[in-house]
Amino acid sequence: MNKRMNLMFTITAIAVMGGALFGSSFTSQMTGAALGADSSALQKIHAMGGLELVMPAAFAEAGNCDSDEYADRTVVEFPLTGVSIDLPRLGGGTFSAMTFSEQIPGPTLRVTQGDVVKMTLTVPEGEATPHGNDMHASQVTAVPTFGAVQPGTEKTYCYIAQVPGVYKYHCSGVNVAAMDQHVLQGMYGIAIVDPIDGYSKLMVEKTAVNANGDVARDRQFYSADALEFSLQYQQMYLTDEGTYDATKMFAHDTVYTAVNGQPFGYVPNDIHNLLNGHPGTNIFVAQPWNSMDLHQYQSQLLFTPTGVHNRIFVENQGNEPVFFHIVGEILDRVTQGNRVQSGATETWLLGGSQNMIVDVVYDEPGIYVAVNHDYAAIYTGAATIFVAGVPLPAINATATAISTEKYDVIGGAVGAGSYAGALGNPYDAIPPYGEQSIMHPAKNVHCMCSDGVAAAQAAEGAIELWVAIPAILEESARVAAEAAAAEE
Ligand SMILES: [Cu+2]
Repeated sequence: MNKRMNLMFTITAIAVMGGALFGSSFTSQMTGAALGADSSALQKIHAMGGLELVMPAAFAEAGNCDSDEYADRTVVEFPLTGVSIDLPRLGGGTFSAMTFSEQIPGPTLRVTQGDVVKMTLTVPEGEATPHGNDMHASQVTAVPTFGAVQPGTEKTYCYIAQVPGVYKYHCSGVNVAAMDQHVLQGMYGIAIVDPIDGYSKLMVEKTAVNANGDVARDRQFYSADALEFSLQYQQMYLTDEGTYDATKMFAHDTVYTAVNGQPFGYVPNDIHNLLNGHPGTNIFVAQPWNSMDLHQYQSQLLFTPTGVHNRIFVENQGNEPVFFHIVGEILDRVTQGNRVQSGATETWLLGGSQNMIVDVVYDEPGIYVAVNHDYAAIYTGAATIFVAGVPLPAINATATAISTEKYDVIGGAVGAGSYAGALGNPYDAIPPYGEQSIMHPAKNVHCMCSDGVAAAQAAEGAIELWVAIPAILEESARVAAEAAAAEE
């Protein structure tokens, strides 16, 4: 069998398996001939008209939100829309995205252990394909819960978030068929289930010279309250036209590695060039999303103060392992579910559909790069830059120079201990706040999403930097001109 025939066989096999798993009929007939065993038992079965495997009604209704099982618990609604849209691709042009609610990743769900999640998937009339919803945080019957939702219809199910941790949710395709396409073109997201008794305080290994002049262990402890980020990894397999390329998927031939839906989405941009005193000159090796004209698609940096507990929710949504490493840092703690897997490790491995919570504290102001430490992944998009503290003198000086009474650019950054005080952190890298979240000083509008979703971020108060930065420059020039005129 040649490679292409093999591929066709596999797709057919998956489609058949999908039909068997999620087929709308739950009744199958067994004949005596098929059983081929005890003849008297077979006679009885034959007399009954065959053996019918019928799902009890109660089973088919599992997940009913009005169930007594859910009384006295907090019910959190989580509505999603399954919809295909075009979104920009690296290098120009667009690709045929499939999304939950017009954004990649889909919205993040955050609940507390013990809450009930009422999940509704709506597929609008006119959508080209059915979609489904497979939520890894739920423990419910896969059939029929995760089955296809037809265009023009919706489906709701409920479950108790029993186990804390980070969980993938994803489209289940059309009853499993084409699931790979739907997920890898963008239909995935995460659910964060906070532990019912809260997160643990963080211990970081240090050493110090004690009163006797000896070098000794000096453990440092941080509150469980943390500044939070979320990073989701995925491979993109695209044709030149931006459609899904199954042949590349089967060959593990990655075109891009996306982090939160965008390859190289968290690297410097022309705003940083400008503030760095080198307008028009890239200050990073690759700045592929580099124009304010790109609006929500312009790359952004992640900012954190030094000495602050960072909690990063990481999910591997893709098809390849993620060797998660932060260049310049040791991961102070790795938690999966509610079990600490490692305290202080250089890199942690996530297989497909695996997650972790990484706790880290940056001590020294500077630039740190979170990568999938697989060179093919780094060079196709898995390089995410964190800036700790306010370590860039050129930017500080320029920003101070253009600060005005109206736009206190660097004052905001210095006051917050990070450039997020002036520029905000990208909206799509920040999970919804929980009880132990440290608030980000500001957010900026950023996402692999439709203009409607970007507008909703702005309506929530996120900064449209493509509007704010030109306004700051204009205001700064006006103030400078006024000062010059006053001197004359
Ligand atoms: Cu789908």
